[in-house]
Amino acid sequence: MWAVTNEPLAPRVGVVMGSRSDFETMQGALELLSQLEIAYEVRVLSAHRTPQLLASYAARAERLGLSCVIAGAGGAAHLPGMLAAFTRVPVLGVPVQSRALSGQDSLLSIVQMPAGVPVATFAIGPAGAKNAALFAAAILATTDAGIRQNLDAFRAKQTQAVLDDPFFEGH
Ligand code: RP5
Repeated sequence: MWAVTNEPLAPRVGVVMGSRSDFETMQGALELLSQLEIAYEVRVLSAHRTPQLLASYAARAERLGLSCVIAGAGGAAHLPGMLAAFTRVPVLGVPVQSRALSGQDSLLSIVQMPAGVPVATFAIGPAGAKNAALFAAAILATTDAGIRQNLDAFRAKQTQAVLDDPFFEGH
């Protein structure tokens, strides 16, 4: 078994993380993908601890025709960059907040790719995981009308929540 999927449909997005300890951060991405009705698969994959598995996952991502892979990692976060080295499937990197350096190490490891092999890099922690999922949705929305509709509805709801906030009434 390669991965946990959120539905029986073929996955459109891959979500990988360097350790089980990253799950809490990456959960926000999984929840948003589900909310937007995007089939995904998820698994732990480490550049350091399972390098061979990383290479075969990259081949799998191409074989399945995934639109992108969201890769979360912390510390010396090589996972997104190494994955991008093995595949042309777009990699969306999420820097997980590390204990020692609060995720500054993760951010710089992921964002500072030398020219030639890009990784799209998001904010440190849960905000980055959520935005990576929304970015994946935006990629899919360019060709999938259903996802476009779901993403538009998500954004409209978000806008309305700000406008309806009773805190600002009377100010
Ligand atoms: C990285 O090391 C993982 O992405 C994780 O953020 C960090 C710590 O991993 P654990 O020691 O908690 O397994 O590879």
